[in-house]
Amino acid sequence: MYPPNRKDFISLTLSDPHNNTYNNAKHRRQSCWRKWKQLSRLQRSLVLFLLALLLIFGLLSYPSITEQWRGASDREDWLELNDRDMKDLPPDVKSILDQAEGKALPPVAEPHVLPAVDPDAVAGAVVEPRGPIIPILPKPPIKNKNFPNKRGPPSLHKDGNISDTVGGEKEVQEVVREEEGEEEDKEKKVVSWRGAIIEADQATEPPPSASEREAAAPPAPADPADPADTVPSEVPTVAVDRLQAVCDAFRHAWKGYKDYAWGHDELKPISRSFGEWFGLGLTLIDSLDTMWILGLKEEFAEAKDWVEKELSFDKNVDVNLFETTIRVLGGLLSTYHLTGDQLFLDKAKDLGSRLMPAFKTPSKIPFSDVNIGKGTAHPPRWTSDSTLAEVTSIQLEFRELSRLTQDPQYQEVVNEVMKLVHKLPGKQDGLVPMFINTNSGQFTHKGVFTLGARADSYYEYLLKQWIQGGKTEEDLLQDYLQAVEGVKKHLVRQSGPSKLTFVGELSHSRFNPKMDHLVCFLPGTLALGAHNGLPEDHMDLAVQLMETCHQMYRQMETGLSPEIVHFNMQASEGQDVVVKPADRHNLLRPETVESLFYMYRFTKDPKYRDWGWEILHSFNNYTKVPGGGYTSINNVRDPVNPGPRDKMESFFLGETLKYLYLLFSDDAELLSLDKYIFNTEAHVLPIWPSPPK
Ligand code: DMJ
Repeated sequence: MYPPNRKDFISLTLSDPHNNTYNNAKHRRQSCWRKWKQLSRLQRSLVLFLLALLLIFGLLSYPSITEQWRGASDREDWLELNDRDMKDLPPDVKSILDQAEGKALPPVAEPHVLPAVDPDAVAGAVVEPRGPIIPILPKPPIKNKNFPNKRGPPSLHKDGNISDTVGGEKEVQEVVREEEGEEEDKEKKVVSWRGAIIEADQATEPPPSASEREAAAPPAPADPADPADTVPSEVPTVAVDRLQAVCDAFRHAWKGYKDYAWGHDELKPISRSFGEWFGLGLTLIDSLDTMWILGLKEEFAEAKDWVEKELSFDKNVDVNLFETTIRVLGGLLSTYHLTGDQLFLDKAKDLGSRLMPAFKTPSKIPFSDVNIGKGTAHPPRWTSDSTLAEVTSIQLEFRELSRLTQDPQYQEVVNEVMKLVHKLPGKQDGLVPMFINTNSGQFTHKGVFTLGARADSYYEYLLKQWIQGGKTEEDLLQDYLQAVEGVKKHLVRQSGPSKLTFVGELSHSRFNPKMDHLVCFLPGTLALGAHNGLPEDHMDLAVQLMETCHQMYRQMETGLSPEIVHFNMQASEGQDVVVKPADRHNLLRPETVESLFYMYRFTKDPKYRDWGWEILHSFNNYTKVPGGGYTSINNVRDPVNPGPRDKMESFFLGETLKYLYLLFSDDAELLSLDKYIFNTEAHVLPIWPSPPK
């Protein structure tokens, strides 16, 4: 036998004779070749045949291997693009890329995964960290006659959302198959969000019978205004389902609060616990008048009992003046008006007097925080500024407290704030900056104007104080009218593709097409002004803005609006509404349904009710927590994984559900807008009777 004439073989023989290192690989190759040569012809043929078979098998499986490869490398390209080029892309495109990839979720604690079958086990569930994001295409939406443009409810799996089930393709396919098999079942089930499927008959408490409803109707209030106005009159059949749906939603929310957060500020419905802000039972007090209006007699009685026996303001706690005024003082005054029960006025008086130290500042512009036990007040730690909306949106409540107690001190301090702001330089055509200094009494951070956070309710309270006081305070009216002109001139624009009218922001003469969901209070306020004799074009603007707020819900995959949107002003086609990754959350806010309520009351156009009905439906689909409560969510663009935040804000019960109920009620005399004004937390205060002439 001769060694084959191959270079490597030759090189072996020519290797450095002084190098004694043993070359194992080469030696093995050499001995293999020798062994091959020693085989018989038959043996060689057999080996070659087996090799050929292996080759054919390998070639047959080639497409699926390359497919997997291609998938992986596509994903790598995608990730590389994000990492490498994101900084060079226009912000809106970045946002779209982020959404497609689903990577830039807001940095919040991850929710618990709820097994639907054993709710008790949930209480002990632990927080599960999010796994790597695996792109999974959701199934085509289930067609829904009522909501043709919406996608279906979240793709659900009993053990949690599939995008969190990072178990490889096989596992995902199994989940999808299981879901397909369950398609029919879904019809019979009420779907909440990820990991949660509730049997329809468990989803809501059974509707009360007619006699139960009658029994639940609250007794006629001994009201200083007109008692008849506060008692829901008979509900026509056509509206019954929607009103009942609101009552069901309220009961579900209340059940969570009662079971896991009773007497505390806020329910954390996922962890079945509570959060404390001021330790004043915020949700309970915010809900009192809603329960009264909805006719939930038993729930109201239990809550009243807590107010009577447990609620004490004699505690060493710092509270925010604005939040405590609109939610607690407003809630107590409103409940007093509806029920005529002295308990609520006594509590309101006690709280009002404890809030007064906030006004002891050099400028008479109140501090943001008060210790209601110690009687001390201070600004936030980092500044001596107060937020403009906060110091100018406590007036309705303090003024009413003075009227009821015949003690002028409350009215005097808040009127003083309005007088100061009225004559302050630094406004731009009636638009006000967002901060005011408690020492100097001057605006700070001038040149930035918004109708959103930190300024919103200033405009709302200009109009509402004017109405509350019987339309006699001319400065308030002038400030309001001037501000609306300022809004039209500087902040109202239209989007490129669909010409949606929106309210943006101004920062040192630079327009920013950003609109907070908070701004959606504006259509309602403009409509209320027009109803009270202000220019008709206010109503035209209200109609246009209402459409835009509706689109902020409708264009989202969950049917729920994000916290902030940006409008596309350049392109003539494409999306009108752009949502940045950090702005995709929804906190169960009320502003849009609030405005829908006003718009329906003044126009009777049924589309406003339908829009509100869609919103309630979306809240039920994506924010309802099995076992009780509703939660804020992280991502309104992801119906598969909306990302519960584990918090039910008190205003969901105080405002959102109340406005939905009033929107669906056919009884226009139920809290007539000619007799009542709603504070910025939806608490009801009477319009003052005109003084005798
Ligand atoms: C409420 O507390 C009030 O409506 C306030 O004026 C704005 N923020 C919340 C609701 O979004």
